[in-house]
Amino acid sequence: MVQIATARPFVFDFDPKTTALIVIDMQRDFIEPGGFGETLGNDVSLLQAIVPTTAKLLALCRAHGLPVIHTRECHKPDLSDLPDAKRDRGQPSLRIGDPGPMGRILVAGEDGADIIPQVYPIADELVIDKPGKGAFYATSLADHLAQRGIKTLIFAGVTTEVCVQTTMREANDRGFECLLIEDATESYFPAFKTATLDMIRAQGAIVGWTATYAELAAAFND
Ligand code: C5J
Repeated sequence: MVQIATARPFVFDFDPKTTALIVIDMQRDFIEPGGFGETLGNDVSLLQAIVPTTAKLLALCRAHGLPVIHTRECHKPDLSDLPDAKRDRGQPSLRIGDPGPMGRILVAGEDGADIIPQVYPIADELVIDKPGKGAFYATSLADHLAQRGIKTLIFAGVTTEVCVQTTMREANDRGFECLLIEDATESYFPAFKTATLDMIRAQGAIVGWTATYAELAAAFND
């Protein structure tokens, strides 16, 4: 077992043999200048700040043999998996499926929907394309984790209060122990990130635990 004695809200133990890392939606459209996130009026430099730590987290988990799963929020080219209730939200200058600076916005196979090169999947790492905010909705993720005997999930990625938090709640409902790496997740809204971290670990880790990358690395003796 590996123990993070200083995790929040209290000590977090996990068995690396039954633990996987899930990196949520580190896509060009959310993180790079000129992508969908920026067209929504967001400052993408906030998200860019976690890229080096997320890359280190990937290297740490790979070095310790943890399975790594990446997700991409994207839709089929015919948009048959995009409900109006999602497409019509907000007042962006571009909507999902529209042609944007990096191809059609959040459409599978387009440049903007791909993962940024700094944290790109390697070898046989699973990449899950998901039409929803949660990575369990309408995907094979639950089956994949069950086949591999995974019981604990370490989370990173963007955005903290949307796709990361939704997936953590889905995972918690399905019986997984969840740990979010605080400095490998980010929001366009710093107050939302702070509130989400507080919500996750409130009431005795009602959704899960949080810790920094350094705390996780120290627990692995790295
Ligand atoms: C958003 C996400 N923010 N990956 N997607 O719509 O959090």
